[in-house]
Amino acid sequence: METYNDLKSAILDINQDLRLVIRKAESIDGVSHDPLEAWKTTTNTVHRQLGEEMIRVAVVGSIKSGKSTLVNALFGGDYVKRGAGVVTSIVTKIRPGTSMKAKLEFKTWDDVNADMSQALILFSALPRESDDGQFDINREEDRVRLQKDVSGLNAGRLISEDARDPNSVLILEYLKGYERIKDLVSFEPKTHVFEEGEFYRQKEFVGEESLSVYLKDIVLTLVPPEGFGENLEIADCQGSDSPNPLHLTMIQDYLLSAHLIIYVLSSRTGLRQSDIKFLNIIKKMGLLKNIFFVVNCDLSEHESLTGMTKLVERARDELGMILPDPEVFAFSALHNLFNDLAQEKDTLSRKDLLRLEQWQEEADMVAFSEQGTDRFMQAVVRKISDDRLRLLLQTNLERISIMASGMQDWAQINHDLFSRDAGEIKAAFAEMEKRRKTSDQVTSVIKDTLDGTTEKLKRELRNDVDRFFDPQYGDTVQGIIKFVESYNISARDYEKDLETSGFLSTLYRIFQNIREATNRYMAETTNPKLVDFVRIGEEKIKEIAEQVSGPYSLMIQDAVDQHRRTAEKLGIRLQQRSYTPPKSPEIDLVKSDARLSIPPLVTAMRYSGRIKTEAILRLGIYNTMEAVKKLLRKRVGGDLDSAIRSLEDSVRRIKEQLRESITAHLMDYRENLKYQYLFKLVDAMSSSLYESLVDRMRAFTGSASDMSGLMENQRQARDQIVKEFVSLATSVSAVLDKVGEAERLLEGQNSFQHSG
Ligand SMILES: Nc1nc2c(ncn2[C@@H]2O[C@H](COP(=O)(O)OP(=O)(O)O)[C@@H](O)[C@H]2O)c(=O)[nH]1
Ligand SMILES: [Mg+2]
Repeated sequence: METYNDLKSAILDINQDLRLVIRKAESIDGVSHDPLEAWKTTTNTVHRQLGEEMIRVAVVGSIKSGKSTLVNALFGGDYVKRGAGVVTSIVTKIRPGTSMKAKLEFKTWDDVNADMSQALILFSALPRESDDGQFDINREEDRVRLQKDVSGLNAGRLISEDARDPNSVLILEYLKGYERIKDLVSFEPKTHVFEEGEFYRQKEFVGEESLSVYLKDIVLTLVPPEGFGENLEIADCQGSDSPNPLHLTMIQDYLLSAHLIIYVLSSRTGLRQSDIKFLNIIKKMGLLKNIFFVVNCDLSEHESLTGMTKLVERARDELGMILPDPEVFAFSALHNLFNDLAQEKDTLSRKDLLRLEQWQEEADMVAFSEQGTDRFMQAVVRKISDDRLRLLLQTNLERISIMASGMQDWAQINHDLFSRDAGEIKAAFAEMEKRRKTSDQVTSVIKDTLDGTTEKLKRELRNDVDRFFDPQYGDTVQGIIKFVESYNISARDYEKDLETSGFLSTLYRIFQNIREATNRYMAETTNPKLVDFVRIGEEKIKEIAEQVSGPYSLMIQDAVDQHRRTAEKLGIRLQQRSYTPPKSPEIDLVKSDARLSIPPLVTAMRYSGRIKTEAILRLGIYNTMEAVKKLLRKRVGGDLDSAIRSLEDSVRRIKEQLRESITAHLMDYRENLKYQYLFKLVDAMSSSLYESLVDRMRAFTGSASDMSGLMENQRQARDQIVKEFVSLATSVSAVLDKVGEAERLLEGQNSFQHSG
């Protein structure tokens, strides 16, 4: 059932035909080209949307729940690295294509240095000999010194606690990978493509933390299973329970643009605390509408089918407490994958083959899993096809249809006018020009009131945003600040650290702890609220567009009717057609046409770049230098007390700094949200609505200004023009036939989707 691709290419063909017709029309000399530019723009938009616009599916869940296994099983091969690590946050995107390809985008040196500097705040303040303040990974001495410093820091650390500090892990991985990666990274964004035989080399990059830290983005192109079609992106996300809160935020950022979420649970563990937490975050973000759950069944884990189904039912019940009627599917992703791999010789290891054979013996479990798989595949294909038909095919075919009809009318008007005597033409033009002036008034009234509406809407949104981010009275900013302030750190707990690794290292560690906790708070509490807030703003924009489009549409319909009556009176034989009122613009398409997206949530968490290390240290270090020296020499209680007091002062300073930088940073985010997103979205929606209204009259709105010369044209020249319009009309009519055919196919596809 590759009908999506077929229909899409049919529509693209029609669009291409229209482009040729427009070019032909442009070559007709001495005729106003007014509507042609607008039509050309429309064909470009249609072309871009059908080419680039994606339905996005996010595969999420806890670490090791089987997300990558599921994605591999979908595409029938071991393409995505399974069991990948947790240091990096990379989201692997997969798009259907005709051959295998892996596109890796690397961070730039600036990205890397910025990343490391974030991890090095306070740490980099450790006293140094030659120092220009900035860490640069390309300087050998910087790398050597950092390696030494981090190792030293950890050596002290390992004695007291065995947890690895995520920031020093990140730094160490960067340092470790440097030599191998340095030729692939540059100051400009760089990509590397692995194709055909080299395809699997991408796994080296993903599988090894020291290389994957350098990656910014991975897109795999794979041959899809039947029914998947093009314009689809499936994202294998990192575990939502990653210890790094930034990873959670990156998943949130992806979810913002996703049309479907596939949530993977492992049957080994069922629904865990971390799942419930993450699902509640998704719920708060308002994204539970389009979610499928997969219980990834481990066929080795369960004694019998009954045991397994019991677990599935339990998961269903538990999910039911978070959302009503969850769509739950249960099957073994690994079994499906092994099955696929076993088809191809030698791709499955002996051990895995044995496992597969063992599973095959459990006939009832396998049958259960296969049924679950079928049900899942059908549901996924239906969901993405539905979305794609509605969003991409329907919308664009409608646009094309309006455009082609407009062209037909336009060709007819010109044809019929130029067929007359010069005197008659003049009179007809005058008559039409009068009508045009009246309808120009209508459109300018629409424009003005629409502008008024958008201004009012922007004011409202501005108030909403300002209130949401109010630093004193709003609970968004205050919530974070209160969290920071009440975050309890007792300097006493760090006594041991003070002794083993000294004052600065201890301070660094405390800072890292506060920052991680704050980031986590923001990811879990602030971001979902923010997303929900933005969503409400978008709803408002959509609603207003819907409200006004009705009355405006009536005004346009009236104007079109009058144009048609005028034409009729002048003896122009226009096709009868019913007026199709424009729908309110699809907000998703408007966003992508205008290249708008919510400012990434991760940017809201880069506040620590603003932290002034000296401000924190001024209080602590210089006062304590003496005390620490003594402490290191003597380790007497009195000195320890004074070091702890300094530490406490510094923690106070850290919190102050955090408060300042978070507030300043969120104020930036607030402005970005208004000016770079919401206001632009209002404008884009409004102009999209306006365009689709005016589209209905395009054929009648060409200016008559360059017609005046034509009236004096020789009979001969006019005959030529008439001939050209006859041929143009024939081409348009052929296009319109194709449009009708595509419309019928689409209609059929729609009813197939809903009966199937
Ligand atoms: N025993 C067993 N292992 C599985 C199953 N599904 C996946 N795995 C393995 O568990 C590990 C983690 O799976 P992966 O798909 O990478 O999890 P992710 O972290 O959610 O992407 C991999 O080594 C998989 O091969 C299963 O049903 N049973
Ligand atoms: Mg994975």
